[in-house]
Amino acid sequence: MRLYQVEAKPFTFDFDLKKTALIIIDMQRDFCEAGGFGEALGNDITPTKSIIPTVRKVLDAAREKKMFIIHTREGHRPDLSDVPKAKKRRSSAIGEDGPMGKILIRGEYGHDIVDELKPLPNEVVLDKPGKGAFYQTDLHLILQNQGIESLIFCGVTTHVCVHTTIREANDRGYECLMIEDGTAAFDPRDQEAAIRMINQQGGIFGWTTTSEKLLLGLKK
Ligand code: TIU
Repeated sequence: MRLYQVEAKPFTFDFDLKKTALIIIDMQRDFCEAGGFGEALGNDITPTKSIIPTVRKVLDAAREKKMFIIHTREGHRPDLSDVPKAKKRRSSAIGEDGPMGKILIRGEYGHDIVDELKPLPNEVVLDKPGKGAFYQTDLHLILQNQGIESLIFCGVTTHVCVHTTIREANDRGYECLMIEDGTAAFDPRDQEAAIRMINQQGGIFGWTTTSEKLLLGLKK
């Protein structure tokens, strides 16, 4: 049964709330605050930080509707044994000391989710070593056990971890809705392209919409 409808591109996204999860990708201090991994890669973190209030609004609405909620974190073991050499070569800051602890390392202050979006005890926190949230994690198992068929995405960065996860989810048969203003890339050109790449060709990877339209659709 498709109970809810959200105006979206390329056409209306309809979903059964009980079969839908909100996935918030990597809203970690490492990507949203100064001195973290995002900055270490040479980026200005203003765009990722600026979506926090919008993601919070979506999170609050999902909590009110008792939607299944998952928060992901990109990160590695302190001994770096799960960092591919090829990743470390092009992201050499991983494991280095920073003002928020070792960069992109589990258990460090910078690796955790920003205070405003702190997960509640009943929400899933999923640690992942890669960009995609399905790679080397139990995400698919968790979603299957819950009977989830539709996924709503917020988080960072749109063109990297959000995109990789949506592509993985699409191939596994999930219907994905990405929130345009609930996601951010460091460069607005990447944001624009990432949105278009989801909803083009009749929704080749899924749908996109705004937080306002999602909240309107959830009001019903
Ligand atoms: N570099 C960049 O844009 N993003 C990442 O490495 N990870 C996520 O997107 N979370």
